[in-house]
Amino acid sequence: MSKERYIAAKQKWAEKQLAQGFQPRAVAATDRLPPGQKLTTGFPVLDLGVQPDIPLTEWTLTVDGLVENPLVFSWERFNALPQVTDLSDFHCVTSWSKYDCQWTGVAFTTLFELVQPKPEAKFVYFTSYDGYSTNVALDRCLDDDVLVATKFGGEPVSREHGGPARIIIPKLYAWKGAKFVKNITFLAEDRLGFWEVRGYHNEGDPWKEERYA
Ligand SMILES: Nc1nc2c(c(=O)[nH]1)N[C@H]1C(S)=C(S)[C@@H](COP(=O)(O)O)O[C@H]1N2
Ligand SMILES: [Mo]
Repeated sequence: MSKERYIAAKQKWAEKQLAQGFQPRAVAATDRLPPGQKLTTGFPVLDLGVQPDIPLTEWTLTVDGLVENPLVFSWERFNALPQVTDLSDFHCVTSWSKYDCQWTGVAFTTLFELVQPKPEAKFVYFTSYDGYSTNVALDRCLDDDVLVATKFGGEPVSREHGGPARIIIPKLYAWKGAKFVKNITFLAEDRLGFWEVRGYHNEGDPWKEERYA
């Protein structure tokens, strides 16, 4: 399937859910599984039909926008930052969840401290090497489980799962975590990302079933 058809199909799916009067479920969540989700043991791959090949020698991560100290990291410099490992659950809006994902990388808060966002910065806009983008409120990025992950289960994040580096925000649906991340920009005003302009919810909290806007 071509990239355009895939995107159109996924967008139509979101519109259909809305047209059918999709309502957040009041019950059916367990302590661990958000409402309307099913547990999977595999690890499905979701992308725009492109898995960019980024040689580590050419990889950079730019952190900019409303910050005192914008930074461009090379792979080497990025990996010299303090590393953390966190176990978290992964919830995709297409209704599968995966438990106990072990991610290793740099905590978002580490980058936050290094670039020193200005007080006006309230939103974060992520862009990726495949043209993807997504937006998240800054306060949602400051939990200690939000990572720029370079390892999954102790191994480098595979290309299909967003390597060299991807964002993990466990408390939001997984579309809020940019694979193949290239740029993290701090903004005063919100700017909608790829799926957010196509009908996905702006916040994307799985416990509130914030699937579609
Ligand atoms: N760059 C990029 N990041 C992305 C996507 C994408 O298409 N491109 N898809 C999102 C969606 S919809 C989901 S569910 C997760 C899927 O991650 P996975 O392929 O590792 O399961 O990545 C998110 N991040
Ligand atoms: Mo997704």
